[in-house]
Amino acid sequence: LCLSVSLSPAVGSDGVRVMMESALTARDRVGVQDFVLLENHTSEVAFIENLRKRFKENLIYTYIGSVLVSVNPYKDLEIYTKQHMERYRGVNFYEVSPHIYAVSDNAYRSMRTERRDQCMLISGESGAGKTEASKKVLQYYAVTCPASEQVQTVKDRLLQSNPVLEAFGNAKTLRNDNSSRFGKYMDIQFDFRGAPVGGHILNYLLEKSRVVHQSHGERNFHIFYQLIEGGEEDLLRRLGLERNTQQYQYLVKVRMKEEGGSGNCPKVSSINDRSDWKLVRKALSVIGFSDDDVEELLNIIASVLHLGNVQFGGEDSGNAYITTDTQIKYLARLMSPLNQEQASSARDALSKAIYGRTFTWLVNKINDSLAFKDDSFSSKNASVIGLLDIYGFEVFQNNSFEQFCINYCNEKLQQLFIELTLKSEQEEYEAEGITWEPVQYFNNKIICDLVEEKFKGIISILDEECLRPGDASDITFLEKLEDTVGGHVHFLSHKLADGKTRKVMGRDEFRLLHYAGEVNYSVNGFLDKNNDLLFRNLKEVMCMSENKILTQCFDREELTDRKRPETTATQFKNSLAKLMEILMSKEPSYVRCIKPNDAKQAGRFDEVLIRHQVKYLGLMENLRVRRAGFAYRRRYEVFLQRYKSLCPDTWPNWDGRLVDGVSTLVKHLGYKPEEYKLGRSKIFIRFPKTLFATEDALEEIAQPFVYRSAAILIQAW
Ligand code: AD9
Ligand code: MG
Repeated sequence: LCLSVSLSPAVGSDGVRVMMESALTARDRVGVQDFVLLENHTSEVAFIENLRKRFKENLIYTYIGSVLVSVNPYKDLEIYTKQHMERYRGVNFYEVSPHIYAVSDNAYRSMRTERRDQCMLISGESGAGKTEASKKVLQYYAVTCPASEQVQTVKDRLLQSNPVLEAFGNAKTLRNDNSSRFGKYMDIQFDFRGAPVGGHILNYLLEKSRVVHQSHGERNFHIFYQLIEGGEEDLLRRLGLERNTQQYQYLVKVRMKEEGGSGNCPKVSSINDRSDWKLVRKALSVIGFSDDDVEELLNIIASVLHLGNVQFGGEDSGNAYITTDTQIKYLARLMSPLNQEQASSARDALSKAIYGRTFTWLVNKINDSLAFKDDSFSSKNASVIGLLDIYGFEVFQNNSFEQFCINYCNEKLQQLFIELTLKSEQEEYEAEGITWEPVQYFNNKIICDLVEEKFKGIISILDEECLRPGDASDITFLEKLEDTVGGHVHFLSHKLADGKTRKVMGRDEFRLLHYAGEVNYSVNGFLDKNNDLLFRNLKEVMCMSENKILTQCFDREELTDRKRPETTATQFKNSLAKLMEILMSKEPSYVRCIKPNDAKQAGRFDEVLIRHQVKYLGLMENLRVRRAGFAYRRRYEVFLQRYKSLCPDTWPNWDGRLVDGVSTLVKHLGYKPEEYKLGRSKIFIRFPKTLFATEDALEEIAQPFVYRSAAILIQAW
């Protein structure tokens, strides 16, 4: 602080003194950078106050031990420059201020030195900053890791996969203008030199329903608007598209008005579709898409828009006919045994299938491009850092099957956090031979079980209704839920246990008491979305397509396969179970993102909203667990390195065993026996004030040096 201010011509030596004083009171002004250092660590008020102080000073990052808490600033901060990256590179976690780069660097170094695969779990509700955080991590590795020419290509491709996947998989929602509508887990693979040499992406359940329907004030996937706004004239001509989003039913959705939904939100102030188009187009080239690939891909996107414009009327016989004068009248023949409503939903099912499968194709294609190309080094030997960025917990006015899946996924992630933080904490005490007192916390396993348990969980009951022939409907599903899980403490429906009804809830709704809050789900559409069926003849048509991407997406074998495919929810459940296994096998780092307000505004710290998130993210419990025994712990070599100058016996170097050096040092500093414990490789310090005193002592001996340096700099100026 002193050194940087001393460069200002307005600051004289008096100024330096003033700055020194303010530096000493900085802890009051900017709060503590690790919550474990809070004097009153059980006080939620103190916790929020610390967050607020730091947020006001644009210090959006704070630790709870090794967990990074991040508050979305909703403005660009000058903290992601190359200089910042350099500052964090190879530097110990606690020697620099909290930052996503510090966590990234720490994971990287653990991977290198301990040869353990790492993963970064980024969680928080919709709009809290998960996707941005994951991009910062990737950028950090791209800039700071060693690179050869070949590695540079991989780095570029890793970075450029983001705009492409965001174009096809993100959309504006009421919660976030760039909301991820799919889950993403990305492995970054490193070779023995620590250079990123490959990557692999797993994608989870894209919200396909958005292709055909969006809620009021929301949009379809970005790519549709980017293509229409930014696509070159001759490209649009080839695709038969007009430069007017209002022409396309899937982008305006006037038909859905009666259902209370109408996207109709083509322009968003925070989004520039035209310039984004250019970025996406360039990114596709960098990833290695040929012009033909791109043309075929865009053909599909345009086809979906055209398909949405196919409108049906009803004949007297009840059969549907196509009202719009388009070349795809054959669709009417294919769909003629259906009535108007059935024909429309068959059309929408086709659009969703086309888009969903194309998205999966896109991810596979990106994976091909990120795959290891070096014969001398197998990807099996690679070390890995995994980045998890999923859709955050969300609650809208109307919540459906999609929110049910998204929120279930967040429950799983919270469960993992609970298990791993607690488990690792316990393991650490055990490994170091230290006794510890367990902390009470809310374990959301009960909610995960309610959703996923075999035979009696919500997904099982839903599948049962989906398979049941006859009169199964969304409402019979709800009734079954009431019969089966009606008594569960985290489940509510309009029916009360005594047979009366609850007025506050609709007859087609059930409520889940999630770890993050209550959500009412409307059961309308649950069965259809879970079945996710597509008429066989439409599949056949797709198999016959000359578009190479579509023929890869619609495999002929599917037509002869008599096995019933797994339902959407079961597929999702299984893929999440696999994901949990992947994550459990790695050493985790956590980033807990907090959304400061619902208005997407900079500088607004909405205390009620934040307190709620602190509660459900379990941050207070996290802090208590961390503080249960000892507030602070350091590896012996790190502790000695930092404080050795405070004791003549350890300065400038300690030659003996590390534990003896630390013991000598803390005795010299006057630590009382109850204040600390020496484990096998670390010192554990019980109270923050002990460490503060040591930090102050360090600051004191450093002061003359700082004064001197500042004076020299001023003179030089
Ligand atoms: V969702 O669950 O995908 O709907 P995320 O991913 O948690 O959500 P996202 O990262 O997309 O949220 O952040 C939302 C917006 O907040 C971004 O588009 C940025 O405008 C803003 N944001 C988030 N993090 C930062 C940051 N570190 N600096 C500046 C940020 N702006
Ligand atoms: Mg996101």
